[in-house]
Amino acid sequence: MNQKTRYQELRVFAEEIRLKTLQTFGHIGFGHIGGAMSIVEAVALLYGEFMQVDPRNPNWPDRDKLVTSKGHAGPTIYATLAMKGFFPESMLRELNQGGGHLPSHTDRNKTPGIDMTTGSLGQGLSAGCGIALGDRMDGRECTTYVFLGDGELDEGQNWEAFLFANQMKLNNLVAIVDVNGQQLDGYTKDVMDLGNIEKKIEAFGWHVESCDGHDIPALYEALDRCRSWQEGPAAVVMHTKKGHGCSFAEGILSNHHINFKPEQMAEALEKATAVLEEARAALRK
Ligand SMILES: Cc1ncc(C[n+]2csc(CCOP(=O)(O)OP(=O)(O)O)c2C)c(N)n1
Repeated sequence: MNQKTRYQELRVFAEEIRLKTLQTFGHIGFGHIGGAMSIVEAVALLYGEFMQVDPRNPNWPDRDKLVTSKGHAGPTIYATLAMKGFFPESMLRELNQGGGHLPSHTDRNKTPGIDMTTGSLGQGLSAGCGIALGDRMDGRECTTYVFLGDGELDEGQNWEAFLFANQMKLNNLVAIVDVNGQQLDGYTKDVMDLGNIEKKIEAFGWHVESCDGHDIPALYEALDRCRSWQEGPAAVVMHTKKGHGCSFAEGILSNHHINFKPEQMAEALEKATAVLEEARAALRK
């Protein structure tokens, strides 16, 4: 298979994840749609191409690991894990239900396939450092990936972790920074202007790749270079749109946590289905 076809397959997988994630939110009528939509392509590349995991053995010690430090994007991961066979798709109905397996923020004790409990922003990169260091000490050849939000980078603990990862030369650690330019209640540059994120992380000794986080070939290349980087930790700084691909969430400021009407979701699902069909048609050509 040539690489162009592979990219088209991954595009289809991404649009399937987007649709399944929206359907999952659809059952409850609210959720963190903005930040869940902006990581869809990256999640598709991780679970469709780069991460070695075993749905029948979620705790396989040699698996690649994922820490979703922006844990409110959990529904995207849940939809993907269900599609990969970690648990039945019917379980997606448990999103945000008390006593269920799918809390609004990811929890390693509740959901098969979730590797770290998150939700309190700023801590995931430190956890990722610990996992990567532990794997190296145990001689495991696997990679730990960490999703970070740009707003989340306001938390100082991230920068301690960036320092530590470089100090330990953790070449089995890849951070994926979702720069959608927005956070809970405003634009990131208005709340706490981070300036040039690529240069800042580079200044902490990391290898950095910058790309459009919805462009499958560009993101594929960036992730591939980061996971192969041997000299130390690496980061993909991906520029995205918050709410990407959800008709009532994309392009508005207050799209962090949304209550929506059934008819709004029906329209969003119709549009997302059309995009998926286009991706499938491009693959068949
Ligand atoms: C320590 C901590 N402070 C505040 C919050 C509340 N909170 C949840 S999401 C969020 C905004 C995060 O913005 P960003 O990291 O850019 O996420 P994204 O826009 O990608 O969803 C905030 C402030 C939290 N979960 N943890």
